[in-house]
Amino acid sequence: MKPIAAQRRVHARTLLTAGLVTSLALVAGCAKSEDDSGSDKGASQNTDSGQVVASPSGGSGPTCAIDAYGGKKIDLKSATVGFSQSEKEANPFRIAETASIKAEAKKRGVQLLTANAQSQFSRQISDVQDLIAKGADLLVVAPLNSDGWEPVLRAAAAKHIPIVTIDRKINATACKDYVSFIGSDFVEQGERAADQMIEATGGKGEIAILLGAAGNNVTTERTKGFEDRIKEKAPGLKIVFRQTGDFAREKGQSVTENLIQSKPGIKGIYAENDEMGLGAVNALKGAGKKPGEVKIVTIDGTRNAVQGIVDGWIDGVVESNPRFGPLAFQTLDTFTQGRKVSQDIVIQDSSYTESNAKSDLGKAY
Ligand code: GZL
Repeated sequence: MKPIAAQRRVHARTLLTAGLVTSLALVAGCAKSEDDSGSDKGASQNTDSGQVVASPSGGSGPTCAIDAYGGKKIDLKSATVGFSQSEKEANPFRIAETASIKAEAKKRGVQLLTANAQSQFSRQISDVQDLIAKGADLLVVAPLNSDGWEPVLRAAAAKHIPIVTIDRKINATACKDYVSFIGSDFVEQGERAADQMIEATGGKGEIAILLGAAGNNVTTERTKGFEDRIKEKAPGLKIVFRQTGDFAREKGQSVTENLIQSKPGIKGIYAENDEMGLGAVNALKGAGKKPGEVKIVTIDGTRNAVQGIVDGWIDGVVESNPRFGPLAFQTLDTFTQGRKVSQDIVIQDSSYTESNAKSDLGKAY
């Protein structure tokens, strides 16, 4: 494989386990800050360009290699990669995620087959089966749900097709049903959103949660991280309302319209993604509220949400970086050349508040 010219040294977040695995640091820009916390999570640091920079084999967690997973070495350049996207591309998170995968495949000259399940899980299962039938040698999957993957994983395993899951986790066995998971620490995202909510509300009052869609680890973990943090750091904040907005703007708006009818004194809203948060803003505008009357904290880091901070409607956005393309292909490349990769590659996300929303708006997606 062509050595990756190191454009700029990147301070990985994690301690590279020297000698255990060969680490291929993907350099896409200078990291914002060096964090030598020695976390055993995967290495990553968002760069000023917004690209996730990471080492597919950073971290001291469990690894996976071809001899354990099964299959043969593959030259990625002559392979066909199948990409299964989960949700329809109305959400900027999905648009940016798919664009990142397509851009990296093009950059590497890799044949890419794509499918979009339009937010229907049964369709995603058949999409992946179709990609295998069409000859995908490797798969990148952005799962809609965390459960129910056994049938298609069994088919892939029988053909020793390496699978990297990005974004959401599937409840299956790493280095057996799939090679690696690449994604964020969603519990940490919830904790950071709680910190922003505490800051915005002064730690007192009634708040609501617009839950993400059911059936995936992202919703579960963002909720757990947030609720545990609030309990620990701000007992004066009472969570009096929880309802799913299915990660969708329209539903976020309609749920918020009901919320402000039933809880007119609500002080804060934690939306588990930007689309629902923007729906909440629309509902507040429709009810004649002023910016800042109800404190809103969301997760993703889309341009419209960060602009919402600039406009005073949103108080904080925790990033969930969807630009997995370079890292996903780097991981596949490292693995198919016979090197070990981490089973869990956890990326680090940045965040936005009033202090950096205007200056960092360009990094939003
Ligand atoms: C998070 C991803 C979530 C986004 C939402 O990694 O799974 O799904 O936060 C999207 O915007 O619907």
